[in-house]
Amino acid sequence: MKKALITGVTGQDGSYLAELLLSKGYEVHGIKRRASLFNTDRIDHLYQDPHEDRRRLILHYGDMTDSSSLIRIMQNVQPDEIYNLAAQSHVAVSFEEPEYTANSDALGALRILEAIRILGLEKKSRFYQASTSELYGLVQETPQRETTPFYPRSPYAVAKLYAYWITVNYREAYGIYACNGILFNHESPVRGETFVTRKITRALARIKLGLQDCLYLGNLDAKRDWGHAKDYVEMQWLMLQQEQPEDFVIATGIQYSVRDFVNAAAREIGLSVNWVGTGIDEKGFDANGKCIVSVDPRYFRPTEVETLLGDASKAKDKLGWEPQISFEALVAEMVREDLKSAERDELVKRHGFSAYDYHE
Ligand code: NDP
Ligand code: GDR
Repeated sequence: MKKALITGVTGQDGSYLAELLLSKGYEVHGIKRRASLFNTDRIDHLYQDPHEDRRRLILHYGDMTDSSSLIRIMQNVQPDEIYNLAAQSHVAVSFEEPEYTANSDALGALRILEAIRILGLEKKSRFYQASTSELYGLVQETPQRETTPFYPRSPYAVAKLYAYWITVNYREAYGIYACNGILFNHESPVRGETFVTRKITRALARIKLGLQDCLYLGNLDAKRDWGHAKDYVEMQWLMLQQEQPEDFVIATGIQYSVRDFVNAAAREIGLSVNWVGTGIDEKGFDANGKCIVSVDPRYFRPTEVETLLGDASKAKDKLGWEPQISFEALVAEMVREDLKSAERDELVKRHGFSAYDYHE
């Protein structure tokens, strides 16, 4: 039985990847962080009681900023494949916590690669690094492909640039099977609530049910190439099954703005948005003239990535990979799931208990 180790198993991609690898018969080991509250919601459906003999999902406490925990886990597990998904993954937060972001996202990747060397796993463990379209930042070419020059625009992207190159360097220097997946934005119903897509579907569902008045957003003109996380983790696995390690761009090749995403989610939910004004004064009104979307400059970033559009033809030609889930299907699924949880909150509220709310 092949053994995989996933860092970031409690995150969006970690949960989809764990599900995929379990379905392929892997023994899956995941690294989770100690938190003061349970943080395993996304993988609870895969959870197996530690007292069961033949468990195939095993969680270990560890942290990307703690080499000793990583070395100990890797020594015990002796993984055939390592998927390094753990990261402080929020671009806006990286401006607030640049040093921590560099520690976990840049040095974290180095720590795993060094652990491979220290433990003599160079020929055994294949390594996948979660690289990102944020590397292109201020884009130098459109669409972006594997050969497009990088120009990172945030502490997050700069940290990921280090992780990208250290992965390439350890491949060349030590013959480790190490690859970068340069993934464009990918979303799902379990996307973190403060990324723009989930923030939109969650807020519009709550507005529809009278739990929230308004959705506050930053740059409505930002354009992204949005895919579905389920399609993208398939590609993470495929990249480690090749004869030679290589880096691949993963994208849909279709681009929408944040405003387009609001319109698509609103349509799906049965709301219409009439846009009025421009820039920091832009607002969206519903059919009754009530303001339900408003620009709030606090969500602008010190340096923004205005536009990203990927060209995944290398993945298609070499690995036969193509995304299966359309933008419309992605939006519909996210809206459906957020409506369900808004309905639960509404029920709680109707029975006199307060449903919590926050604006992030
Ligand atoms: P999430 O933010 O959903 O998940 C991040 C995971 O990393 C969580 O499990 C989190 O744990 C864990 N983590 C964060 N810091 C540490 C740390 N110091 N030590 C151990 N674990 C840590 O991200 P996604 O699933 O969306 O993304 C997965 C990876 O892919 C990330 O590296 C991200 O930067 C990258 N990426 C994502 C893209 C996307 O569009 N989703 C696109 C391109 C790249 P906890 O649950 O405890 O917070
Ligand atoms: P991104 O995702 O920065 O591309 O990083 P995010 O959803 O946070 O932002 C996308 C775009 O939307 C604009 N935006 C807002 N963003 C947030 N979060 N909140 C808002 O209110 C808002 N209003 C407008 C942003 O300015 C931006 O232009 C994601 C993460 O998953 C990274 O880890 C990953 O590497 C990249 O995708 C690819």
